[in-house]
Amino acid sequence: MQPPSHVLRHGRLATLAPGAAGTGLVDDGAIVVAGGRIAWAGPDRDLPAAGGDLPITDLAGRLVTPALVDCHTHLVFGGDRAREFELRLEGATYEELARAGGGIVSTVKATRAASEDDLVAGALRRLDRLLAEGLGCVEVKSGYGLDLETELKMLRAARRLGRERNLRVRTTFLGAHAVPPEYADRADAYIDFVCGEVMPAVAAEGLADAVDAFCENIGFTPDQTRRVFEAARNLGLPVKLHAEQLTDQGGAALAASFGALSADHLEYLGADGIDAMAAAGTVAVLLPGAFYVLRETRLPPVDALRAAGVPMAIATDCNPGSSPVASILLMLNMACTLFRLTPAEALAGVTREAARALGLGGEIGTIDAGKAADLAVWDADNPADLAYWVGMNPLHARYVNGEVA
Ligand code: DI6
Ligand code: FE
Repeated sequence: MQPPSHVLRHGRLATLAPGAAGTGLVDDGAIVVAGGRIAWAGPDRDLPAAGGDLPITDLAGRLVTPALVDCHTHLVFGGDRAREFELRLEGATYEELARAGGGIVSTVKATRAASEDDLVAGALRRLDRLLAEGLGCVEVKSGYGLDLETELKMLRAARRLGRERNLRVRTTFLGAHAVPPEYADRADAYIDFVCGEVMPAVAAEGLADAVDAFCENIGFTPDQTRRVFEAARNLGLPVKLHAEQLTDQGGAALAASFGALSADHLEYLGADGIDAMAAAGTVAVLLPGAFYVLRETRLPPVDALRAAGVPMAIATDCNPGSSPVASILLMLNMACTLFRLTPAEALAGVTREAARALGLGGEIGTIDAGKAADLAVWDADNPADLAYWVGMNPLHARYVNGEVA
């Protein structure tokens, strides 16, 4: 049987239609859902007769947006890093902790020790907070295993989230996240292992939708990153990159040269990187949670990205170190207060542009006929309300494939 078909009437639709002004608002709108997809959306007065026989939900003027998309998370991990938080408060920096064997590597230890069931249970606690804020799709990265067995375990756990809850899950293989202790001072040999053994096994099991790397002075060099991208290309997997977070390595331009879906972080992005991203259609994923937690002072070049027409997405970067954040609505607020996006840009950043950053731009992210009926209904009047308040969650209902989720 087809998923439910019904009509949502009298909603205030923020369609996020590409090319529309602001959020593409339709004041008194209707959406015809058929077989889990949007069959029609527009002004309620133009509702086609075809919608006439279907069950109707009256939204009583509530705001409707596409279901939100968190396009960059490290939701699956073992342990926590509360101690590191304390050390940073005492003056240690993120880089110092990483170089001293803490940071990502300390989460690797805990993740290797955890069972797949433990990883799923821990991730669900965080995921449920995001779902309660209207999420319909989440991306989840590996990268805390850094050995064959644990990278596969993380990705299997990530895929399971999509069976335990009603949402879309996209998984990303991030084997090149950090050098594991057993490869200390042998980063090139580790990259050989990632490209020659782990990535092919991940691809053979169909466990990843994309490949990511951490190109940074505490991560991998541009040359090493290039090798990861070449291996991904050979396996037919699209790429994305943690780029220009702490220093300018030219990572975004490298990613763009591989037609990357996105380059993420980007505080230290320069003009060449922006031009390359604009030319390649690579989405800039901005991560205000990590910026805030690490007390960064260098802002991503938002004005220049906007001027160049580079699409900007916003995500939580949910992870136990640099962004212990399980609120996408807070990221909307921080994208505006810290990065000076407009509320309309920030909302596009967690819907239309986030979908693009996952290669799902044709499927979700706007309220358009033909797309999946992934929607969020809010007890709010204006799209800007979602970014304006902190600690307020006005979600009324969440739909995935046309069903209340
Ligand atoms: N950048 C990040 O924001 C996460 N990974 C990365 O390369 C942080 C991961 C962590 O600190 O555990
Ligand atoms: Fe990240």
